[in-house]
Amino acid sequence: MEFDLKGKRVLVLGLGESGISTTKFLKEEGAKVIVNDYKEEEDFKNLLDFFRNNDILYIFGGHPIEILRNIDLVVISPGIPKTNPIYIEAKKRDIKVISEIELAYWYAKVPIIAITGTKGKSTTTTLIGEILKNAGIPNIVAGNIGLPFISVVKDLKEGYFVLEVSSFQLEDIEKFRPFISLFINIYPDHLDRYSSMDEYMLAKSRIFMNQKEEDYAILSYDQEEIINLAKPYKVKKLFFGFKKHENDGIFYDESRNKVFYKLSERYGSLTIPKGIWNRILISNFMASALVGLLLGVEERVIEKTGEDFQGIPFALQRIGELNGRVFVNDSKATNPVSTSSAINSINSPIILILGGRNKNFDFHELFENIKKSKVRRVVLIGETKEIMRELSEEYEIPYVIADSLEDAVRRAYEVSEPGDVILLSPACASFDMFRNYKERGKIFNDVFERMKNEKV
Ligand code: UMA
Repeated sequence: MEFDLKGKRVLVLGLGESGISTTKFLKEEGAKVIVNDYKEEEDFKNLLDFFRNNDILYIFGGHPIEILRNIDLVVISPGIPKTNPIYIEAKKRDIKVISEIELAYWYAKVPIIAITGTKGKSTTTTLIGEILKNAGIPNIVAGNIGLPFISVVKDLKEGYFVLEVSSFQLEDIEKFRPFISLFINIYPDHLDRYSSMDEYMLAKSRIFMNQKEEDYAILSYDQEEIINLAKPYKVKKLFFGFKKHENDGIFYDESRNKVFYKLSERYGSLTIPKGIWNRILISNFMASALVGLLLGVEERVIEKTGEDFQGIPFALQRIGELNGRVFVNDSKATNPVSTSSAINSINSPIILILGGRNKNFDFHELFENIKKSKVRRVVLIGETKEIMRELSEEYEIPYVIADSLEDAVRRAYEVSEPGDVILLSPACASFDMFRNYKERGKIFNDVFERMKNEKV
């Protein structure tokens, strides 16, 4: 442990999921906790009793600089940008500012496997957790995936923590040191937070910052940027990718639908299992398999895990088949890049359900990609219907307009043929028609179930 929290005055900035878990943890460790969020007190009604009963000072409705007085440590939420004046001032006053994963790291009793990248982090994290579980290796999956690391850090005395980590969380680490880090890919994202792609990549590369020679970094061989980012660090490097290579690591051989690996003097291959049905998953599977192989998991356990893998809800998840059409739910795709990567990863003709609330994107590039892809037809829903209709005409992509998601799924089915994939990957936020992407995804699944029962 780096810091005796007993009696220390700790300021928790941001009271989302990670801030609340951090507050509870700090209290149990005997710290004097002050919590602060820019939202108003009424947004935290259900927590006020807990604060009062535990002698936690709370300040809401802004981030007044005065609250930094006599503070020994600040734990900042990932969602608070580093341009926030309170962050700048804390740094100026030389107050230690850390993220929740750093705090949790101080208390972790087992090694950490940490996964970062732009896309497929949650899937890779989940797959690694499943591989370890099936091999009988104790582990807890946590982090950016939705379960704050700090909330489970005391629950594991042997095995591994498998953590999804975001660039936001990595910005404020100091000692956080994974035994195995994975940097699975990098694409433009969060450019509202970072001034450039370089800045975003540098934040992510902090995952290697404290790794030592006896640790491992698993890196995408398909993206040179990632190889370059890891170069300055002396951690042992393993590579995975679609490109064949001679390094320690793994690569995919499409002609045999197998992956081949080499780890020092150990060689072998794995057959791509049925559950790993698209290129994104193959990439995630390669990275996850390497973790398993490194930790001595048998090949057949890794293959079996892939065989049974159900995907994660609403992220390019294959939900079932109806009269030869495969239904795929990618409701989580709320931007054009995600939708482009979804359609590029599928190797069958696609009927694509598209549209919703535009988060200020220009869709030209998406439609260019659709034109070049296996998409046979688009079915348009939501507020973007009109602009997407114009784009469909401009790029000469056959389209159908639908009134609701249910209507869209039924129309997609009507124009489909056996062998097609019916894909919901909207490239837009859901708020024009739904509470969130989860509700949108659930409705897609419900309509599929209804159609199955109706025996269409
Ligand atoms: N807030 C302020 N001041 C600000 C900005 C925000 O007080 O200037 C407050 C908000 O009012 C809110 C709190 O801070 O009450 C929000 O905290 P947060 O946005 O950091 O979110 P948490 O609920 O703590 O969830 C975080 C991660 N969120 C983000 O990184 C934005 C969750 O990842 C993660 O699952 C959780 O911790 C547990 O570790 C979500 C995410 O979207 C899924 N991550 C991004 C991504 O994957 O792209 C990085």
